[in-house]
Amino acid sequence: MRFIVLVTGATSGIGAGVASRFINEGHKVIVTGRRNALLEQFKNSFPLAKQENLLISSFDISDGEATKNFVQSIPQEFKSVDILINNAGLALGLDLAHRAELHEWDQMIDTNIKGLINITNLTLPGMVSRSRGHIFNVGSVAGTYPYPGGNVYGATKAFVHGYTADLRESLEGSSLRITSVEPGMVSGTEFSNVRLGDDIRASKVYEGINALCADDIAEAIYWAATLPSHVSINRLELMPVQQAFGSPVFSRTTSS
Ligand code: NDP
Ligand code: 8X3
Repeated sequence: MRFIVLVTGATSGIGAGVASRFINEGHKVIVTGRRNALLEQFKNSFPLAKQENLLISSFDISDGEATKNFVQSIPQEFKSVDILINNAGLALGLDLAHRAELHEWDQMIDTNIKGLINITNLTLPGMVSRSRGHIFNVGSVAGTYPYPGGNVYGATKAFVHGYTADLRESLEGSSLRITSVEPGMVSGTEFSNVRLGDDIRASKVYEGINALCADDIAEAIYWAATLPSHVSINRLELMPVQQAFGSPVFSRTTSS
């Protein structure tokens, strides 16, 4: 079966890995992100025959109007999206809450939550009317296991988890599938560079850790997407073997 796949945030990292996997398997893929030059570069990295199955579109997913214009402008041969991979997202900062910047919290909410629900809202009616569709929402283990400095980033990913579950329940009776993808540390992406704004600090995040890579996430998503149509993978939580949940921390008072 050939799918039309829409991957948000495919200018780098997990999105590019997942998009590549579907393109290489012969599916039609739409890739998006803000940086058009990287989308062009991505497209040009494939042989000409595969490029015909690839549509690129650059826009800011936190801009509701731009997202609506994008969905309305999808050409006919790509319009019937079968698989939506809501991957675009970011973390900003690792400061403790009282030192964090409110505008960074806003940007994470606008992208990870509002951008994700906006494009879902625009794509879902078509899927329901065609009785065919699978939505993957890329959350994070940070949505389940909080860590210091995770604050609003973790909370946006907790939203993604809850939204995915509610969506699945609301679509009960339809043939659509909804999957929450919740990775731990994934290296080789721009995630930590964006979060820390410092490439050297970002590279240290993964020092000594055999972290997940974009292809690991692509493999998991491709597997869930190609299972027999009666099988729903509701939630995929993945971590590197070297990562764990973190045990409760106590701040003890000392008796003097
Ligand atoms: P990257 O920074 O490499 O990729 C993020 C992608 O999102 C880029 O393509 C970026 O494109 C896009 N994006 C960000 N903001 C916007 C926006 N406003 N409009 C459109 N596109 C946007 O990081 P990852 O590949 O690691 O992250 C992908 C997803 O995976 C994110 O949702 C992240 O939270 C999640 N995740 C990452 C983990 C990790 O350890 N790396 C672990 C768990 C989850 P552009 O900048 O061109 O707009
Ligand atoms: C990021 C996952 O484990 O690096 O979403 O915080 S982790």
